Amino acid sequence: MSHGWGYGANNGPEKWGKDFPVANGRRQSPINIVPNEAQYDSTLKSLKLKYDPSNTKGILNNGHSFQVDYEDDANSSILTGGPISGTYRLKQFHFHWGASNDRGSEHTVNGIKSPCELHLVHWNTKYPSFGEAASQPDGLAVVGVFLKISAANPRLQKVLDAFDSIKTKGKQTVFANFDPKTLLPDSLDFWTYAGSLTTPPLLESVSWIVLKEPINVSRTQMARFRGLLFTGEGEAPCCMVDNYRPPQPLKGRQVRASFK
Ligand code: SG7
Ligand code: ZN
Repeated sequence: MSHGWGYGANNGPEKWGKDFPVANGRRQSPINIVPNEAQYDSTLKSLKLKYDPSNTKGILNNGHSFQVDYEDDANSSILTGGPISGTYRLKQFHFHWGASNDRGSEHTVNGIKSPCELHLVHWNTKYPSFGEAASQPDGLAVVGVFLKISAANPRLQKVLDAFDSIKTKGKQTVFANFDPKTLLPDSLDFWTYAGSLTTPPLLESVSWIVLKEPINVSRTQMARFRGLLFTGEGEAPCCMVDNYRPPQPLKGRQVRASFK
C-alpha cells in the first residue's frame, strides 16, 4: 500500500491486513446482522442522544469520506443509554456509499446491502480525548443508520449543499448549527455488538449501535454523494464511491437487540 490505504484494487479492504494486522482480529467491523440470531436483551436501556447544534465545527473531505466535525471539549453533545455506561461525546458524523444503489452500506442485514450508511462517532469521556479513547475496548460508540431509496430527504439537504465546496480531498468549509439528531429515524430500536473502526487503523474499540429503521434518501440525492472525489485538486479525478468495508467474520460474537 505504497500510496496509503483506500478502497481501490491495490489499497482496498483486502490489502489492509498487510499494514494493519488487526484487520484479522477477533472483533472486526462491519458484520452481517442476522436478526433471527440476535438475542433480545431486556436490560438494554433506550438510546439517548442530546446534541447542541452550536457545536458544529465544519465539513471536510478527508479523501475517504466526508465528515461533519463537532466541538468536543464539553459534555454538550452526548450519547448515553443503549449498551454503553457513562457518557460519550459526539466527535463527527460521516457516510459510506456505493457506486450504485445495490451496495454501499458497511453493515448488512440478512446479507442485504443498503445504498448508504450514516455513522455518528462518539468517544467515552472516562478517557481524556478522542485519540486516547480510540484504542480502548470501551473507547468509542458509533451509531449506524441505513439509508434507503425513497422520497428525497429534506433533512439531508444542508449537507448535500455543502458538497460543491468540498469536492476534492483536503477541502473543508464552514458548516454551522446542524443537529444530527434530525437525521435519525422515528424508532431508535437497535442491534448492538462489540466491534472496530471500519477503516485503518481498524482499532477494536467500538460499541456498535445499528438502528433497525432506515432513513430516506432519493436517487438524485445519492447521485450527489457520488460527485465527491477521493482525489485532491489537480489530480486525475476519481469519484468517491464504494467507500465501504464488507462484512467481517463474527467469530462467536453475540449480537443483541433492544427490541423483540
Ligand atoms: C471515515 O471513517 C472517517 C474517519 C473515521 C473512519 O473514513 O470519517 O474519521 C477520520 C477522523 O478520519 O475514523 C477514527 C475515525 O472516526 C472510521 O469510522 S467508522 O468506524 O465509524 N466507519
Ligand atoms: Zn464509518
